[in-house]
Amino acid sequence: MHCHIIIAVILWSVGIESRKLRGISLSYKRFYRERKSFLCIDGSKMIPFEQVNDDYCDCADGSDEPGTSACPNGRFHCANLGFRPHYIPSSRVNDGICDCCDASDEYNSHTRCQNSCRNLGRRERAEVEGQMRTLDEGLRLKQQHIEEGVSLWREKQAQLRDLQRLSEDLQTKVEEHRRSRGEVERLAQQETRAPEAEDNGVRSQNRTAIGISHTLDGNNENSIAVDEVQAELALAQGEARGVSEDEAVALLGGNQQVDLSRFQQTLWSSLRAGDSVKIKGSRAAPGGRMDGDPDIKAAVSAAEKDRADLRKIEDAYENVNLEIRELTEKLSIDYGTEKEFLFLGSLCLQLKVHEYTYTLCPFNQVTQKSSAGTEVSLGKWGTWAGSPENQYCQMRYESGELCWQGPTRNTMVTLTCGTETALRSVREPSKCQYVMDLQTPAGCHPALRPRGVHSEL
Ligand code: MAN
Repeated sequence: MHCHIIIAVILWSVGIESRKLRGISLSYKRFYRERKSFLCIDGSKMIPFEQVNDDYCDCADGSDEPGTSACPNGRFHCANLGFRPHYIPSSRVNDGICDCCDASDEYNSHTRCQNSCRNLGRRERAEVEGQMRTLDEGLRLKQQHIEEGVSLWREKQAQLRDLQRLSEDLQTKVEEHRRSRGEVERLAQQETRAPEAEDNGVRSQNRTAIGISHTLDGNNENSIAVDEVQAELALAQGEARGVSEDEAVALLGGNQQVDLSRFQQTLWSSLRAGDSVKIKGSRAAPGGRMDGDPDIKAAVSAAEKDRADLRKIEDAYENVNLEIRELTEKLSIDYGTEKEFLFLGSLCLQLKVHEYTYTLCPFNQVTQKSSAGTEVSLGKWGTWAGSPENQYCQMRYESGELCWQGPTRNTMVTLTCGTETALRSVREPSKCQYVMDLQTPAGCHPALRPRGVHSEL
């Protein structure tokens, strides 16, 4: 009998203890240790400990009734072993609705709640593990994109240097050609200034001189060099042989190379006299021929060729400069601290949503094509627009086509971590303002590693 009384007292006191501790998290248990009295957590009032969780609200902060619905501002802690703990407003305690997955909020209710924490925990852990696998694979792929990006960046820099060198060469050539044409102009003016000389054949002589100089200028460098003299000229009299190097230097007035004006003062005089050298295969001195002669025709067509050459060089110069401008513009874009986004620049990604096909060409533009075939711009590449901690998580495309009775179309692209690079969603939350989700390994960061779900508390 005596023994039964002791057991009953022990069970009663354990019951009181667990009732008193209901709805309290581990970290708050230290406030509920007092056997004799309880100090409201806001320090406003001291009450006998029996009044904790007695279904009567004593503390203004609701701290004396964490396990009942007595205080309007109380909060009940669901331990949810196997899943994640959380608080619910204590007004939901025993309200007939299962709020805690461990069913602890409905301890005195007609509702039968199942403990679903383990299942929820298992499901969430599987999900988190999946996310971790995606992140690991994403980070591996991102590393590849970084390596490709860095080498592509170097290639493009080298390409730019080559183009700049080519542009300088072409500029020099253009200037040389223009100078030589200036010489032609000067000679032409000389002809028009001396019409009386025409009868003496001066005009014809000048034309012939220019023509012959072009014929001799085998490499089109607007100068005549020793090897060119040797290639084109032969002795006019005596033994039928070509011109030696020394003879060629002498014919060029002691120079290795002469420009058009020097040519007229040196070699051209000898050619005109016709007694020492002649053009290989010809019979007479070139100065003695008439306009209809083959040499004159050759001279005229050489001059035309010269003009066409100049045009070609000028075109090539312009094209190279255009390429330089385009490449410089591309290289001025921020492709990420490790060039991890550079590969996106060569892609265009599409997604069809209802009647529209959206195309995102990163670092270039966004378009929207209706099923009827009309295409509008949703913005051109603007800037990175993420948070200060990670500016590379959002791209802004701006100044697209004007919206009817609305703003210009703009698009905000959010980059998310994935193992593939693809456009995952497009929305238009407000008129002509578009929002896209671009999934890509380049959007993965180690910081995205999810925190695991606790299995114990
Ligand atoms: C087109 C599309 C839509 C847009 C309307 C605005 O239909 O570009 O996305 O909302 O124009 O008039």
